[in-house]
Amino acid sequence: MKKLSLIALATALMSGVANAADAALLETNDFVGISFWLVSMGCLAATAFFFLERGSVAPAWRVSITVAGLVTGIAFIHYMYMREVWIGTGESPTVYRYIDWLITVPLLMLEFYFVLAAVKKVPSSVFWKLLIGSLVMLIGGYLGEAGYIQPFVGFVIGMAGWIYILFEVFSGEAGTLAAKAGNKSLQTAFSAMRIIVTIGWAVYPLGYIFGYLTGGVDVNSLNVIYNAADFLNKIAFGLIIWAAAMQNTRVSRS
Ligand SMILES: *C/C=C(C)/C=C/C=C(C)/C=C/C1=C(C)CCCC1(C)C
Repeated sequence: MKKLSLIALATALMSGVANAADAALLETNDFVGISFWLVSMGCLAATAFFFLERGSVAPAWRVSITVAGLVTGIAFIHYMYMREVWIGTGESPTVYRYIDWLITVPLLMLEFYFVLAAVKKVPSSVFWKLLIGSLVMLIGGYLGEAGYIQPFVGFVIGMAGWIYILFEVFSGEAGTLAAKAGNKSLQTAFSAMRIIVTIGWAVYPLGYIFGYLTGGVDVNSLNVIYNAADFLNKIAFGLIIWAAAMQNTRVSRS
């Protein structure tokens, strides 16, 4: 298992090196480009970390750590391409970004489900509701950013999807289940995940506002803010789950 994930990582790494050989190079004053690089490398390190750590946590938590590694791994590959689009053209890599979100956001929603399921029996409707909220949020955002609809209309649709997700994790089915579970690690993980989805995710609509809704299109603000948000919400989110899993593993061993 460990060997396989290392081989996968090495292959991804080599394809990245091969890509870099014929691409435009990063300029010293291209701070947006630098932020693309930082997130790429953070995602690579996080992916290696999650796959290597997977075996150290109690079996019930392993799938959550695997999903965390998939999220950063998928983001790593997309960041290689996004970086190239940015450095080569100075344009927003909108389509790669949304493909990444379309895969990683549902995986993060699965994570909510698995964290609950690690200690409790949970109906799958919890996941489906979160998935529907995510799709509305991302489709609204994409249509607005890609110019299919007015940016403001896309924003309103995206916000509606996000607010629905917040409702679900605070007072809907998922929130109620977590409150009733009576497991300390689960509650710690779940409330940290709520903070991420509330405060961490709020950075994305801010990026959209500065990017599209304050007059003209500001690709610099848009991309720096989105990149910072990804760093926080993909890498830190995974680390929180890993920390809760380690804590729960220690408690059940002692
Ligand atoms: C790893 C990627 C993640 C966690 C991406 C999350 C993206 C969002 C929370 C996006 C939210 C948006 C709104 C709430 C309204 C405006 C449009 C979006 C899509 C930027």
